[in-house]
Amino acid sequence: MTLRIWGRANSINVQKVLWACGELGLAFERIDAGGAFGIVDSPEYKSMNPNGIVPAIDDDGFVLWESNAITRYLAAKHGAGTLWPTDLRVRADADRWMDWQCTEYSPRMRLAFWNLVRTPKEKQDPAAIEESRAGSEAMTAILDAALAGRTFIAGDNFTMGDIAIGVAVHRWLNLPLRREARPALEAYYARIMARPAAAKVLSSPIT
Ligand SMILES: N[C@@H](CCC(=O)N[C@@H](CS)C(=O)NCC(=O)O)C(=O)O
Repeated sequence: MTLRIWGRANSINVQKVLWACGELGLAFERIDAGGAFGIVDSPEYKSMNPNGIVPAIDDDGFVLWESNAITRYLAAKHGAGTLWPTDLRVRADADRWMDWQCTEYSPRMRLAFWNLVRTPKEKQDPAAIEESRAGSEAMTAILDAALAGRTFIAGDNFTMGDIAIGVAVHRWLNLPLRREARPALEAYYARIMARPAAAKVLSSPIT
């Protein structure tokens, strides 16, 4: 066993790495870390990931953090032609949506998630939830339009881009809040969740 993954399984960013491993058929060892598991503030962990967050991997001595970078690395190493598109433009398309998930989509969803899922009702901030909901809805409209007429986010085939987008869509569609109907997005979600590797990682309620 040469691939080790640090991170609690309910983290959206750890889920990307686990899902990628599932798609690629990779064996790995996962060490629970972050949240109630701690570990991330230890000097040992910080020497590996100075940010003190999850995920991080050690692949036969090569340490890497940042979930999308890890997903790209595993895809490039083991998934050329599948998760890692060999066509430059298809790969750039997948790459673009991964960056968009990380910099535009998930940040807008964060406060709704934290308030509705991780904060007791009496301490929730309704204004923050609404601002986050509205911002996420606007981003979801962009994604829904992009998915209309596409099977997967970068075209006809499932790629690494669908992993980053997929975990975010999973979170959005499972938040207990009001959402616009998004037919293309909902059909896409059903397609990706039909994949055994996705179902395995995303089957539990969001926590
Ligand atoms: N940009 C980083 C963000 C990682 C991140 O925010 N991780 C969260 C969990 S999703 C974390 O470690 N939180 C602290 C903790 O769990 O203790 C990535 O994509 O890997």
